[in-house]
Amino acid sequence: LNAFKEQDRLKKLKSEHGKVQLGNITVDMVLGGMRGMTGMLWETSLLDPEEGIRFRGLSIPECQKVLPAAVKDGEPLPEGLLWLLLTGKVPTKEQVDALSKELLSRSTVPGYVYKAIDALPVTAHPMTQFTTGVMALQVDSEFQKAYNKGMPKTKFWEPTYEDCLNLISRLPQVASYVYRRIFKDGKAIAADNTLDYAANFSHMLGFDDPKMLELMRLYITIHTDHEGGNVSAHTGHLVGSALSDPYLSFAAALNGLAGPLHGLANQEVLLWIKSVMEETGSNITTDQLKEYVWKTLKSGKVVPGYGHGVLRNTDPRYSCQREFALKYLPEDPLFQLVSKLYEVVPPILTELGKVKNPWPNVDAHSGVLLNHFGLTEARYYTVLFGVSRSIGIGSQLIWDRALGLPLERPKSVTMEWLENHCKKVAA
Ligand code: NMX
Ligand code: MLT
Repeated sequence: LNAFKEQDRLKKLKSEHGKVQLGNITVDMVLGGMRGMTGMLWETSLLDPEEGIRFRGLSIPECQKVLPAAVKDGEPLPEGLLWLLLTGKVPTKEQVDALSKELLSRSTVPGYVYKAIDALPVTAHPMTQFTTGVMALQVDSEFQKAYNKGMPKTKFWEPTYEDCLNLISRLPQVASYVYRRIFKDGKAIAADNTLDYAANFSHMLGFDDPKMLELMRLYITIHTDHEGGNVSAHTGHLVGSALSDPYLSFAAALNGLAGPLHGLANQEVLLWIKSVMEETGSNITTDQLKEYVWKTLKSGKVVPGYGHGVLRNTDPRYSCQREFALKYLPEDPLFQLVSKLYEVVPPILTELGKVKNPWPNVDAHSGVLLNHFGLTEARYYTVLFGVSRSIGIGSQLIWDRALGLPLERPKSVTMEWLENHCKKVAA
């Protein structure tokens, strides 16, 4: 990491342009979940409302072209994306292979982590079990040890790097343990150390079909990062700003991811799609589908997988999963239903009049792909999202420490304050 160069860049920005305005804060923004309010630095990715995400300047199709793959013309290896997020540079295949090995060498999970998970009832939600595992991993935090010894601030990024790489490398073990515990009678599958990160994860879950391995590489790559303001990334960054170590920060992020308006939406989408099928049978007509969407809306629920806080167009993460489905499972009935929903839902959400983005997001598609290859347990899906997101949040946390970013502490006000302020402005 070229930390010195980036530290100089930040210093220059502050000293030369510190007082440049970035926009006006309105009452709507304060009351509306800070939408559109630029308020944090996030180096690893940037979201354009129309075009979607760019990881260090590269769109998803560009990443699919330039990042090394496991098979010819295959999906990118997530290790390559980790390298890109960390360094801003596209790695060679050799560099990616070295990183795969590095992650493997760090992947041993202490026994007490599994014991902590085992203390929970097997009926606990997979995200609860997963986050419990992450909290137990915290016992090993290098950052916490170094901080307690009085390490100087300029060196904080080093143990943060160790923690983040350890965390990323250990999560597939913890996540697959949770899956096998809940859904496969606790019969764990040992890692295969000849495999790359995503393939090994899929293997430990119990899925070895080469197409599923490719899906997992794509899945882990595209869910990593979505700039800084989304609930999980923002939470990780916020908690990390208190110098809580990466495990504490990431566990907090996971708790945000577990909300239905955020990462849990991938679970909700598949359950919803299956309930459509159950109610209407597999030969569903467009009119029946429209009726079902309206029924969902009229019962006060959202249509999961549609809409977004920033995006104003179809999510490119949806589009690349659709490409994958067209290539590998065009006949799958649930995929065909997802395609039909793409025609039916946006006009209805537009007709509703209040929805700012009627287009599908990443979660509208992921479940049907996993389901196709046998990972049918929707309640587990957000855990997969969580494993992937550690790569984005971890990369940025390392940079937070390398750049010496401060404690995050925005100002809040009361309704009375706002009313008085508005009166003064009007006078
Ligand atoms: N179905 C029904 N109503 C919706 C939807 C939807 N898919 N999307 C937005 N709305 C409603 C929203 O609830 C709000 O209603 P009200 O004023 O009565 O509270 C109104 O439209 C305006 O909301 P927006 O400004 O368009 O959206 P916002 O930025 O507040 O929220 C989401 C963004 C993503 C929370 C929202 O679109 C949603 O609830 N979508 C469904 C859940 C989902 O797919 N979440 C996953 C997002 C991606 N991820 O992985 O995190
Ligand atoms: C994400 O990937 O974090 C979601 O699309 C939500 C967001 O960006 O706000």
